[in-house]
Amino acid sequence: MRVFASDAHRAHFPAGEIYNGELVRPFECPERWDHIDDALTAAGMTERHDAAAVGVDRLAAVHDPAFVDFLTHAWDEWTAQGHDGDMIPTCFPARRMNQRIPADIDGRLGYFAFAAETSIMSGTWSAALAAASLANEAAVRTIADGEPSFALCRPPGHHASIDFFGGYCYLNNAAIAAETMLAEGAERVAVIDVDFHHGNGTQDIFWTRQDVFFGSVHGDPAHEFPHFSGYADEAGGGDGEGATVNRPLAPGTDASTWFAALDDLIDHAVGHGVDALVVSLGVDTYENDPISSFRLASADFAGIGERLAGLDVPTVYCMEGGYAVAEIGTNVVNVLRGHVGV
Ligand code: OKP
Ligand code: ZN
Repeated sequence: MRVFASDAHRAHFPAGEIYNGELVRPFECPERWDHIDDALTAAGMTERHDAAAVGVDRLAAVHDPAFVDFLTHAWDEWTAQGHDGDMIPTCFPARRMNQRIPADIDGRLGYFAFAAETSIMSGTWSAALAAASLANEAAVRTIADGEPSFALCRPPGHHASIDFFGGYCYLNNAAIAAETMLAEGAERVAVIDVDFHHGNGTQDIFWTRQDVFFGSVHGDPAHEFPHFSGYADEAGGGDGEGATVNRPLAPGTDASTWFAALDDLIDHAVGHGVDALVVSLGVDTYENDPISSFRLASADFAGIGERLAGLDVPTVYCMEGGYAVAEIGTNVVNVLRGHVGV
């Protein structure tokens, strides 16, 4: 397993997250990365590959240029207004409101966001761009030589869509990896999302496409974030009909039920004839995760890698969620070890 990682993530550490009516220290924090880095090293995965900045053409394959432009300049516009706290979106274009992009930075912040727990600070853009760059580079290398890669992306990406951020995500790293695999010669890519939360951004980006299969197993949106995406009847639209498969599961779901759903997603991906795989790897399905409710034990995580390796196609893992910080490294390494069979 080849590991792509960069210290650039450290520039992103918003002061607070709105959670249950309070401003708390964000669950998505830099120590998550450190614990994964340490566990990889302890497991003998000591090499780290960095990445050149991903080109705007690669970003444009996934994101609206106006959204990328907003993220690039948001902090400078904010500070130019004399604000010095982090940017927290608080006003959104709801049903039947005017969808025109406002001139005001506070208005544009809400326009390009779908949730309020996700702040933008001085280093957010550089960290998000670095994470996307790791995913892109991992995709290039894995298509070139077939060796599986792990991109230690932080911030994560699967909630970010064509033109909105939220759920701790700004750029959709996994979607960028999938597009790069196609650009480098893959013909049909599967994105399998095992994070506890539905990958609404990835689903949205590939909704009308047959060349990218999207399968996700996650907490039922009737009960869990992102609340408005991830029901079982969401199966793709237009030319993409049937190439999206959702398996929402009840809060409290145990490992055997969860793995049956994963096996089902893998069967669909095989049936779709995919020749490359991107995994949105969240380990917030862990039994002691502070914001999630599934019940996988640390040892269970190896079974994720074992099963996904069974697809037997070039594979890129992109880091998504996982908030039990002390155990996140063990859980991630167990997945990766399961994949390579050690
Ligand atoms: C990002 B990733 C639960 C609040 C949820 C946002 C969670 C974002 C998860 N009551 N807050 O998919 O791990
Ligand atoms: Zn998650």
